[in-house]
Amino acid sequence: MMNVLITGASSGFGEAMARRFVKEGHRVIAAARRCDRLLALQADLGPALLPVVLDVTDKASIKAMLAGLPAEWTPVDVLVNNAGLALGVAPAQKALLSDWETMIDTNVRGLVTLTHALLPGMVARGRGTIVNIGSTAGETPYPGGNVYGATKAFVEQFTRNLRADLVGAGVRATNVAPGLCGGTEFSQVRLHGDAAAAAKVYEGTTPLSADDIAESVYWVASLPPHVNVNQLELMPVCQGYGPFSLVRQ
Ligand code: NDP
Ligand code: 8X3
Repeated sequence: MMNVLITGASSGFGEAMARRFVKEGHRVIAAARRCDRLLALQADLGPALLPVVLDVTDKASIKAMLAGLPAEWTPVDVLVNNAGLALGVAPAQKALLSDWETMIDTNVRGLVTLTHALLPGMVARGRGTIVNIGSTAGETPYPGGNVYGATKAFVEQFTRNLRADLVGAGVRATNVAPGLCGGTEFSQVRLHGDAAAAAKVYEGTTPLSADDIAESVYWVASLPPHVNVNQLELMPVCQGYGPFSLVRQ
């Protein structure tokens, strides 16, 4: 039985992962800002889920949450850094600086702060797993991806550098990088609440689902302890890579 801390567990991938780990007999600390969502999830999943209200951009909130964990929910064996978001699809020259700052604070600062807090304990115990949720956008640029893709490139390289530092420590680190994935609030958040435009993103496609991601993360975390998946990139079959763009005069 593992204690699994999942950030962004109030929706999408995080919620699906919480359901998956609890179903497999593990204890899940479900963290997010929306308390009502977490309480509803707890009502559904029962005492194996501990809801904790957390804003990952708030260092004090992270410290207080970790310090307040009941003894039986520690140590944290698996940290899934999933909380994250994209904001906007405008080209860089038209993007809002506030959107860029929120993405960096959440996808980068929040992820490293939680990792920094939990890593020493994992190393001291000689075991632990950190799964970071990156994106295909971390490797493949696209118009409007500007800072979102850059934050996910950070997640990918930070994960690889964790691997470099953790060799021999018994602690694993994985970057799970999904492509187009529907059924979450991702596009609605990115498009500032425009539900119709968000639905259009997935029109005519069979995207990945949150359950597909939960399955992958569960697999990574439940492999024998000597196996480290460094990087796992997933796409729906209907998605692929495109050519370079070229402007002809
Ligand atoms: P959702 O919007 O459905 O879920 C995002 C989760 O992050 C929510 O639970 C939200 O909870 C939480 N969150 C956001 N900001 C904060 C914060 N400051 N503190 C704590 N929690 C926060 O999106 P997805 O499930 O689709 O996305 C999950 C992750 O997967 C993200 O990192 C995203 O970038 C990545 N991803 C998504 C893809 C997709 O196509 N859907 C593809 C590739 C990667 P709350 O608002 O309650 O705090
Ligand atoms: C989410 C996938 O293609 O919208 O990270 O950037 S994409």
